[in-house]
Amino acid sequence: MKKYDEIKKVVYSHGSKDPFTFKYYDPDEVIMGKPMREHLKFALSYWHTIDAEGVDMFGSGTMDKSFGLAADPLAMYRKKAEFAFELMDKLQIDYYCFHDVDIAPEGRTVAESMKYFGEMVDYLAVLQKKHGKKLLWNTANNFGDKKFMAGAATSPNADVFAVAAAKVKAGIDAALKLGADGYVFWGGREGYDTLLNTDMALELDNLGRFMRMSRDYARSEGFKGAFYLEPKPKEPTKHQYDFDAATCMNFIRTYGLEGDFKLNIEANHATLAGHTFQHELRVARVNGGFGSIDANQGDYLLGWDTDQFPTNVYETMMCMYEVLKAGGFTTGGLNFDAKTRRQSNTFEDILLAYIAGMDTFALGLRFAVKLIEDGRIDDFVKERYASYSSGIGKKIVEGRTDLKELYDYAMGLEKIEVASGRQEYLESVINEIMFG
Ligand code: XLS
Ligand code: CA
Ligand code: CA
Repeated sequence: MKKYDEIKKVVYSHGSKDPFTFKYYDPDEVIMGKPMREHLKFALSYWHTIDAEGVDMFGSGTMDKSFGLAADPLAMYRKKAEFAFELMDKLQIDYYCFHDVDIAPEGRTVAESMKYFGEMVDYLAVLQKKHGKKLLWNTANNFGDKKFMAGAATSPNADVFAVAAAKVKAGIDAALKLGADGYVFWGGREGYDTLLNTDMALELDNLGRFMRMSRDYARSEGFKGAFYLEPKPKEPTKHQYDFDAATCMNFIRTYGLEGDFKLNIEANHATLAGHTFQHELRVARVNGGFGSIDANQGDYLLGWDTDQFPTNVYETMMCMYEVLKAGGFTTGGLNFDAKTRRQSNTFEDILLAYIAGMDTFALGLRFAVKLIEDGRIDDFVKERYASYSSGIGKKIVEGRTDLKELYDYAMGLEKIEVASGRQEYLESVINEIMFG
């Protein structure tokens, strides 16, 4: 197998046995009026790809991403940034995403960390220009440090709220400087481990206040991008307030954030919430909250967030179906919030993992297009609800009837039959579309 340095650019070569080629992702191929790269808008996740070294609860890292510069943190983070952009070039990835702590070393004080962060943002701006890449979104890591142990915006300590707000302010300033399309809020510690010590009402109101302040600051500074809440039900806390898409939409409405806030849906978080990936995307879409996607998959036998590269084509097909039905991405895209397995510990594995994930989404897109063009599923659903297109059904959906009229109408009914839902047939249509 070739070595990492020997691979200059991964290109489309359907049918090839070269592992370092795309078999299904042809970036410039036009499908439904748009090149694949614009349908899919792939992004590299800085934290998993550039920083994570395979540490788990039981063992130390299995990869070294210090580039021999561990003794000089600023030099090391500059090298990491250069590596990130070279990797994006090799993989033909146009976007990237990061947390503040991913791109710069932590200082001894908040102020020192901010200084390093600012320096690295300036360097990323240079690299973005040089390599022609864009920032899909950035975010603040308001969960890792011990001061966030009881939450950030929902901490019982107001000083922690203030530090979290300062980090978001710096993040929004960075988003503006780097021309980010979005800004993410993932509430890793915004929840609780026990209600015995928790004032839920105050915590939720504070979370709402935090989001409103962030939005107001960003808009006043001219940020035009989208804000995303990223639902996740648990891990690290026992319960996270942004439990799932429906809970997040309720939060957005309760605190008057509609229009500015959308959702960043992650496949593995859907699974943890007891939903399918498609369910979460559908909830987002039908509630006007479709925004961006963290592309990965979990392991159905494990109850935690494994952040694996996606290889399940059934899932990516239905994901891309929802994306196409939502009219495609605007500010959002597909961020690979995914890491290679701890045993896949070479730089070649990083390339192979991205290739697998990108090809799986490319196949998903191709099949989703076929599904829509085939029309059988959409027609079936349309037909299933045909009773709402005329007669009493039409009156119901148009709000032109009431319980009294429905009572009289129901009294005149004799035989009521609900047509078969045909689930097995529809599932076989999916297989037919995929496998011919
Ligand atoms: C963790 C989350 C996190 C967010 C960004 O489970 O997926 O990585 O995407 O903070
Ligand atoms: Ca995520
Ligand atoms: Ca995750």
